[in-house]
Amino acid sequence: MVAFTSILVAATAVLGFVSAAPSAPPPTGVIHRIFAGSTVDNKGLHFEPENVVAEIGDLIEVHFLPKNHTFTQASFDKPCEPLAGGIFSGFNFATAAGESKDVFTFTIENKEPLWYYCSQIVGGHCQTGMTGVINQNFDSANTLAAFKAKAVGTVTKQPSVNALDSQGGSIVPNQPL
Ligand SMILES: *[C@@H]1O[C@H](CO)[C@@H](O)[C@H](O)[C@H]1NC(C)=O
Ligand SMILES: [Cu+2]
Repeated sequence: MVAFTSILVAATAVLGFVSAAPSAPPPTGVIHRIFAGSTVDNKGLHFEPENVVAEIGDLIEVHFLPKNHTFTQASFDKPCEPLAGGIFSGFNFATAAGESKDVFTFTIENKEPLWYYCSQIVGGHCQTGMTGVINQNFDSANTLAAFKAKAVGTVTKQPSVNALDSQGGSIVPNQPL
């Protein structure tokens, strides 16, 4: 009975905390996994799936395959440049084989297109095809194909934060399914 009561108290405390943070949408429980460095296309310079449709409150979970990739938010107009204040995983997931021991997660907060790329300059990952989008507007001319075409010939810019400092998401242990 004592244990049950303390669980109730703990649950109430958690709920109170959540309702005090109105900017965070309630989680839907849906997880979208994106694999950075997937070899299904382009010899590993590829996100898979690279075109995701997600609802507000869905969780994006980025898994990192070999090499040294990032998930970096951009704008449609500047495919290989970090969006100021945007989401950045940091270079925290380099792995020689298999998946990195950690994943990078963030919650979808609106239905605006979220364009992203890999910031690895060595090998020109962004120019070569390591780009993607969440919630593309399918009625717009701003398609993923157009974003990729625009990336070719641009120069990759690193986020102004330290290469290891992530922002806009969480680094959490990669839990086996
Ligand atoms: C990954 O690349 C970044 C950026 O070039 C670099 O700072 C970092 O040291 C690299 N990490 C590893 C483990 O190679
Ligand atoms: Cu990369």
